[in-house]
Amino acid sequence: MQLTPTVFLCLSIVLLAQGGGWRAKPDVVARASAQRPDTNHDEARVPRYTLPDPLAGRSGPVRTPAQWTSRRDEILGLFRDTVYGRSPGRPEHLAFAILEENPRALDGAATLRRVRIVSRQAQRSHQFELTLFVPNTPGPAPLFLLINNRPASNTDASRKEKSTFWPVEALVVRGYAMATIQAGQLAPDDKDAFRAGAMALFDDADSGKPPAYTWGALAAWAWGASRAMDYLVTDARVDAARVAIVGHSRGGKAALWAGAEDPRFALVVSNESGEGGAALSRRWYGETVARINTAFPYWFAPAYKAFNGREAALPVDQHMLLALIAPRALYVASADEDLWADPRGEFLSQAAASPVFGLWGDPPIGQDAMPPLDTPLVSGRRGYHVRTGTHDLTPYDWDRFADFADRVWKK
Ligand code: GTR
Repeated sequence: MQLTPTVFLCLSIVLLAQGGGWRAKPDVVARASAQRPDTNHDEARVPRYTLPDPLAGRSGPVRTPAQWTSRRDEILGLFRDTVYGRSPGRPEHLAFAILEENPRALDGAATLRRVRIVSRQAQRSHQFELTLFVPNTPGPAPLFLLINNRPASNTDASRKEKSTFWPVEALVVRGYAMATIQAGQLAPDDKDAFRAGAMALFDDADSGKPPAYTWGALAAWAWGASRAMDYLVTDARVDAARVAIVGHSRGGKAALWAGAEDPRFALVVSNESGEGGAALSRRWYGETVARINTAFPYWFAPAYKAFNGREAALPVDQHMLLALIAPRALYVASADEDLWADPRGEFLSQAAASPVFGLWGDPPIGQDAMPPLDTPLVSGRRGYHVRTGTHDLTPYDWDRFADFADRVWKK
């Protein structure tokens, strides 16, 4: 066999993926990956890879939910240090102001509330809005909170515009409250402006010390979801023990991170979150770490860039992000034409998180059990579907999320 650049490249990838005895020096890996084609959409060309074991804790193997507690802290710390960055928690002062209240919204089916959430920290302040429709039925309602990363018109509170992206009317009929926050009000989705939102509150660039918070835009969107939750726990018409966080694509990545950082979200829903979301990073298919860090350098912690083309060196993979949701409920959704998000990699991530959910007795999701199109798979407190069609959040997806919530919340 001739050691042409391509052969050399394949060899290095296989050896690295297998985590075998041979270790390439980082500079060799960097050169090899620079020669690798940018992305792959051919299943037959996916090299072998080995995932880190979520149950292999520093102080030994994890066998019980009690042992998982410290392992979970380790994994959360690794994600903070290498992927999403460290975020502040609740600001020094947090206040809520009702901007609008309409008890006869949706032809009387729901009450609309628009809430301004104001944060103050060291003389600085930031505000953003939460829109909330609560069904006019007795008892506190379970709720879906969407991190909206699409135009605000997709979540129009006046309902003059009814986008299929956020089908409020249909979900309210099913007994669910529907809430949304706008990602752009928390961190503008722009490489030059992303610090202008909530991040400016905690900016310590003048301190001369290393930054306390290394968060990127995804973590800022997740932080906003937690501040929205701070309001929701105060609203008697919302069942705070049954709040689901939902996001699509980049919003799905943020929803997963919100669920990892904030255990008050009882259900986490990732729709086509792809790279940096549910999809396995070590699986070379669709978007890669290098591509996402190049196109969206401000989404993640600066440290994440060290893994461009070096996924095998990451101390985590995304199945461990899914595992951080355990023992809460988790639903992952893909679309078959959305190859950039790697539907199979999103499914395999759910499968690889099985040992952790298994600590609570959930049946494993097998690697070969990817369900047929438009046929949700539910196993214990986890669900997965792959919908026919393109990259989008659709009424079909929402109906499946509600079916799953009905089941795990025994509605
Ligand atoms: C793409 C990006 C994906 C995903 C998507 C979206 O450009 O590469 O990771 O976030 O945008 O948000 O629709």
